[in-house]
Amino acid sequence: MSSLWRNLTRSTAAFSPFCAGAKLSSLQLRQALVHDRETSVFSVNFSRKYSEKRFNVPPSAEFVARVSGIPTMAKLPFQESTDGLDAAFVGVPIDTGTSNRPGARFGPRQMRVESAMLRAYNSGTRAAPYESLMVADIGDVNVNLYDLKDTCKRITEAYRKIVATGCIPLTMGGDHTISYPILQAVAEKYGPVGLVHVDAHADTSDVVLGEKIGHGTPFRRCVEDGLLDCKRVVQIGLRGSGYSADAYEWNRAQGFRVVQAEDCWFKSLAPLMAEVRTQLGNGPVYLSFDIDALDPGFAPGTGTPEIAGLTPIQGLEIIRGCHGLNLVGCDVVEVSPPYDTTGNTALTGANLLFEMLCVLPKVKHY
Ligand SMILES: [Mn+2]
Repeated sequence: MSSLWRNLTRSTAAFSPFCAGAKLSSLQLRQALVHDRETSVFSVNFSRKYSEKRFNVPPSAEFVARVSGIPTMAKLPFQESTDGLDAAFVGVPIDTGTSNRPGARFGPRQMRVESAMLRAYNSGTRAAPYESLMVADIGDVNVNLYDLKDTCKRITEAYRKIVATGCIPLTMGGDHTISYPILQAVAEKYGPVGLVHVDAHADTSDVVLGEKIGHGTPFRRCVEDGLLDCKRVVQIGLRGSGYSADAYEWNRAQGFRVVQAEDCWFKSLAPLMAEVRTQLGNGPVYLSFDIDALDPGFAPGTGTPEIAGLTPIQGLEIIRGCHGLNLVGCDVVEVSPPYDTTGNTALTGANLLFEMLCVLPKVKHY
């Protein structure tokens, strides 16, 4: 630690753009920051260092250039394990379960890049996730791009370790296949869970091209394995042409609440989410958000787009409507950067993950 910094810390309890009651003048603050930048290596965890806070905090772009550094999620510190973490961003870079356009293997990487826009507070909901939770980016599951079933085993093993201590995984997909092996680990820990599944598709096909494992089948497999509390499952945003007139018959027969996209058109989803909270109650809940739930006009970078989907505003209403639920894991899947010419799909995915972080249990709200 620099002598200038020691001198400054003697004269003040703490300072940072996030810290109320800072005693340093802004000139002194900038001098200290510039001094540190000139005399030490770049620090990803810049603002925690300067605020002496207990929790990791994304550095403010007022002091650290957005485009600098190794692109972790929200520019949070990277650590190799979940030690001490309440929640962890983790990537699962596969697209080998995809039925149409590939590219979701690049989703975690691109969401990390676009997440440089994410700040520490939620201005809309006044959530302050970094004031009560310890969060870091723990990197990616080491997937096998040549063997989807082996990848599923690797995912389950990795998530067993993540959830073992109660750490909540916030997953960057990857195609939707990954939710099945993730839920295997989650249900081992918590028992059958409720599910908020936001998607253009039901993802409950039985067999596709002779295969049981793929991005169209994860929730069928979850039901077969008893991983879901089926009376506490809601699917939102389903749409598009089907293989029969009632494409969601099987889902309703399991006890799922199916909210088709047509039932979402032209309206706020806040009232729906009030009902969902009642239905799902206090038990553990997993939130899975396929980016193709959103209209491809907003999120074109995805594997199997369907027209006339949800708006980003409705996406936020769904996630914010999960506040109060006992969320034990969340994912954003199917972001496919090669089809995302502006980066806005990945940017949207990164923001959805931030919104998920903001509704986790124990997050402080002002
Ligand atoms: Mn899906």
